[in-house]
Amino acid sequence: MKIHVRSTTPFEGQKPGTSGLRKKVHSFQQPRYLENFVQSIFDSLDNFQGKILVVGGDGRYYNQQAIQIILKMAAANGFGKVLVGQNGILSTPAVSAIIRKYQAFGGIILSASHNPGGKDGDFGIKYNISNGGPAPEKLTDAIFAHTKTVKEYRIADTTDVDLAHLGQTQLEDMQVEIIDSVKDYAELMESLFDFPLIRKMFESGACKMRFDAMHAVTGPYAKEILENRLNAGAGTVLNGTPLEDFGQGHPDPNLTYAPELVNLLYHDPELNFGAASDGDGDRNMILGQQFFVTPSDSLAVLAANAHLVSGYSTGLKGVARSMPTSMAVDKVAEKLNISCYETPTGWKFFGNLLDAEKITLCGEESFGTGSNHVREKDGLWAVLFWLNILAVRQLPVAEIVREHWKTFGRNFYTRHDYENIELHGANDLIHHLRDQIKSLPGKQFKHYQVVFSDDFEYTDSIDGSVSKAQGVRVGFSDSSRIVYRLSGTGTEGATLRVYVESFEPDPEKHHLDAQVALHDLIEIADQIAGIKRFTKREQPSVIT
Ligand code: VG1
Ligand code: CO
Repeated sequence: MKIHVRSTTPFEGQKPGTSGLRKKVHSFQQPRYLENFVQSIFDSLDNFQGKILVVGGDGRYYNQQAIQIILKMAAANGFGKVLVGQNGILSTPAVSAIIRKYQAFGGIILSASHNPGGKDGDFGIKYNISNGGPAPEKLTDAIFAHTKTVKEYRIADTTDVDLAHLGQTQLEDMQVEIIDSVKDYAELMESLFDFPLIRKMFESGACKMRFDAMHAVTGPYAKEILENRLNAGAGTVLNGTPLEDFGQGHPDPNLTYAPELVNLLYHDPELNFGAASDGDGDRNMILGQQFFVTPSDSLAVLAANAHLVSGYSTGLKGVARSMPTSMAVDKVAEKLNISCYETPTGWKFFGNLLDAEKITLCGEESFGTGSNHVREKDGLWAVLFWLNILAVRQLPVAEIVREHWKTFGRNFYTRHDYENIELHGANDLIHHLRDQIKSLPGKQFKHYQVVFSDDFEYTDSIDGSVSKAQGVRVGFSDSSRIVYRLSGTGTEGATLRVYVESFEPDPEKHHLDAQVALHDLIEIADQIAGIKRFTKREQPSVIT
């Protein structure tokens, strides 16, 4: 095999964020940019010679070009075999499932998740380890350190691989197998949920649903699982063909960016279930008829109903949520008498807890829910979990959630995002908050008294690693909370996220709109942090 060892010089800023390295497509198209990062990944790993690597992406612009480069570099660096999704397509949870099933050494996912795609959009790359989950911080730190000193990269001088046809080819000494993007994942789903029961619910007409794939990666998965295997009906899947620019949309399943689906569920009386997923298939939004389920509530409802679902009927070992996620699931854990862990934002922090079998379900407020079946959050899995619950309980989504609130109380919750604000202002706001951490406790704001304030620090109970500065928290005497943090997934300026939560035990008040119920706390959030002053914005750009 002809291997070139090419010299290179480092690029600034190749620091993986909350979920991999995300930059503009233009950045990734610079000669040596992707190569530097991929070589830095390989140089940070040990003993992968002859082993299996999984490669795939969400189909966004530059996906296939990047895969060709990675294949040639994997061959030159000594991998034994690479499994690639057909046409380069693999959802993030599918990569996780495939790594686990074929005991691969690891995987590379090409995706910037919910960030817009296309020539002028975003691109991203992420490395997953042999448990199928995102590389832990220790590894991403090592990769970043390598990018600062990388001097050369290895690449095989060979032709491109045909990604369109299933089957095996040889790339010099390395085998490349183009695999069906959907099959392994669909089989895994079928092993967890009661497909015959869900199919019966669709065939009887008891459930009519729409799934919005947002022109992103879940289209083929949803068509195969919902339309073919579960007979939910042709036309169930909307925007089901992955496009390089996601139809110029923003593939983020929330009330702002999935208006077509929201409109259908609020105005078409025939539909009683709606769902959507993001660019790479790991997020989910759940809608009932004229009803939106917040992701935090969704996690709590799944935990409370898991005993009804075959794959989880033996009970949950424990649950976990990211720190800013509402404490609704904590209440369920308390009742089930199982542990509830609180981790920093980002799926990588759940990996150790799942591997050590401390938890079965976990989730984030950012439309991410998952379980021990893979090591990523999983959009379609959450949809199927809901469908399974609906098929067993035969109640509307809204009723299931309202009943849940009655039993456990309601955690009113909202997240306000100030997207693409000036970096300076954002950093100043966080400094301003950190300066107040010591003086806030004891202070009174309207009828809320501060009882604690800190910058969240997490110690992993399995490997002892410590993650500092994960978000500023302000807690009040009635257990209400405000959390502030800066996003680690954006590619322009900064994004401030403000998370507001309060607990309401009184069922008479559960019907309130979250923005109304949290009105005072939202004002207090601005008062404490000076949001308007530092961001120069009167209002958030996205409210979820
Ligand atoms: C966001 C979410 C976080 C999620 C991450 C990756 O990160 O808040 O909960 O894990 O995106 O999700 P940040 O740093 O921007 O707040 V995905 O679907 O974009 O891979
Ligand atoms: Co995603």
